[in-house]
Amino acid sequence: MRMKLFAGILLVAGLSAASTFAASSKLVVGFSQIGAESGWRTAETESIQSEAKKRGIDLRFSDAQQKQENQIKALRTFLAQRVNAIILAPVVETGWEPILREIKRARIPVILVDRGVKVSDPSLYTTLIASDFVQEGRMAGEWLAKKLDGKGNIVEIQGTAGAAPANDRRTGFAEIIQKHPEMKIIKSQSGDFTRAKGKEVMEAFLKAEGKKINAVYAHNDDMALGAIQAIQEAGLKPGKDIIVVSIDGIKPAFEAMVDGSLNCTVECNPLLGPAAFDAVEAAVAGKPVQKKVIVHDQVYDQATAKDVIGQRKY
Ligand code: GYE
Repeated sequence: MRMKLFAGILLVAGLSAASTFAASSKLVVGFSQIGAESGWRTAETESIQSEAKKRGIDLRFSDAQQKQENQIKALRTFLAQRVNAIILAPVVETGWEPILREIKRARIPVILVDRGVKVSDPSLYTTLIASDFVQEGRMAGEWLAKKLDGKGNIVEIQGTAGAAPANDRRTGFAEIIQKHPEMKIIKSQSGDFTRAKGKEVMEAFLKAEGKKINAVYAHNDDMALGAIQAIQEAGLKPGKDIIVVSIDGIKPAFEAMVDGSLNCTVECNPLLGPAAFDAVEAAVAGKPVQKKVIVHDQVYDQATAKDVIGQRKY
């Protein structure tokens, strides 16, 4: 009886040692994603998941439904699981210091993708791989100033309150508009980066300002597409009666430019998987990693949309 029990314990111990070995021979990476609020976000998720598969990485994926508290919970789980590295797309810029400090104490590298954080100690993360959102806002502003000849009333549909791309895209755009005394941002409100809220916000703007509105600046394509629907339902022509400019460059935005309802989009590349795992692998191997990797963007409008739509990857 005793012998049998002993053998059983040995067997269980042997099995768990084997499974631990199998698990540790693969790199384990936790990915805390914001949610699935936009076409851009879905493309980013796919890029990271498919790159993990390609490299034989065990990816633990967590969708936070746009809530920071859910992201912090996911990070705690990754910490408890002793993952080899963490990829974090932080929904907002502030509030990360305590959890990042815990992760640093456990010596787990953190790769930030697409959005940045505000922390007093930059060693709390390994690297940030993202676009320059201030520059994107400037590019949208410059395109619009040219289109409107430096005159007109603009309404702005902002991204998620407190998110890096919302803060920075507002700043960059405002910087350009301020240079044109006859251009004004008459309304500004958050549409949380979603199509449904973008539509709602535009409906409210149209109710309040009606025909005074010459242009819409949306912080992403999804909100612009929602706004386009609201403009159509109000009996106006988006792209003509009201100029629409946004950011991201997702396929549906190119389709809208081809059909004339969207005027311009500033590309923001979501295909961050390869760069993210290059950073993960370097950090885990103890190799130096660049603190910031800037993804380069460009402007597309109706003049170029038709020629490039076939080559769009997201
Ligand atoms: O522009 C928007 C998404 O963080 C850069 O988040 C990203 C932004 C992107 O929801 O569509």
